[in-house]
Amino acid sequence: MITLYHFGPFQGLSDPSPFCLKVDCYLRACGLEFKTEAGVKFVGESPKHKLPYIVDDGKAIGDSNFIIDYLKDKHGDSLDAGLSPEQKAVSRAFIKMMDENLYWCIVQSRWLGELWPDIKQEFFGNMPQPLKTLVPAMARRSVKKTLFLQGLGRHSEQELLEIAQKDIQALSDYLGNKQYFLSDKPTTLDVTAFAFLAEMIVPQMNCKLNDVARSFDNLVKFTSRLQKEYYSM
Ligand SMILES: N[C@@H](CCC(=O)N[C@@H](CS)C(=O)NCC(=O)O)C(=O)O
Repeated sequence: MITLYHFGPFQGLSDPSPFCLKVDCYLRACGLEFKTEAGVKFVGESPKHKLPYIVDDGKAIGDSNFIIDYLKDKHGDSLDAGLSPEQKAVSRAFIKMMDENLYWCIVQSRWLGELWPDIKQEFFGNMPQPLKTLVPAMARRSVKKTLFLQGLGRHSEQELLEIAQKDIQALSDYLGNKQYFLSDKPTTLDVTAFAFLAEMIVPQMNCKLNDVARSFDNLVKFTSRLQKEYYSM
């Protein structure tokens, strides 16, 4: 049985991390049986010291894309096998745009921007004092440093919003009136887009970035369609 190690539920989603949500949704889309273990403590036990990771037959695999590659090799590529090389190229480009670019804009809005008061309460609100004051401040400092070193942290909030807006516009334009991005059934690109869009659209948290995502009618409908498909009991 596959075990998915992740952070835990967040605002109507199975996880606050788009990478964890991606793997959770991928497993559901493939119909693979899995159980979950939730907790920030698992970061330290993960092969990459980040979440998500999975354990399957005693083997631990970290990183959402390595996990998906592993699952494709071991359990069959039920989502992407029918895609042409051209479609696979588009899929890779969009996935990397979300993983490596849009992700950091979400991080900025949550940890350094408008959503910080909500996020602080959500992630650290139940801690006893003085941890409740010290831990979020330390975590926030570390995120700020990471964002700066990554590069996107050198841009202003407005510039980051413009960068994210262009990514989201590209997703909306490519999806158009279609049900799914590449095919008449979900592929890994749909699962990934769902994970990133849901993190901005579903939580009851308001900021300019979430407003941008929510302003694209086709992306809102797409997100709610996949949420119903894979998460309604
Ligand atoms: N490339 C990784 C990224 C995973 C990632 O960045 N996870 C973050 C949460 S969104 C994490 O575990 N952060 C904890 C830390 O850095 O200590 C993937 O695709 O899984």
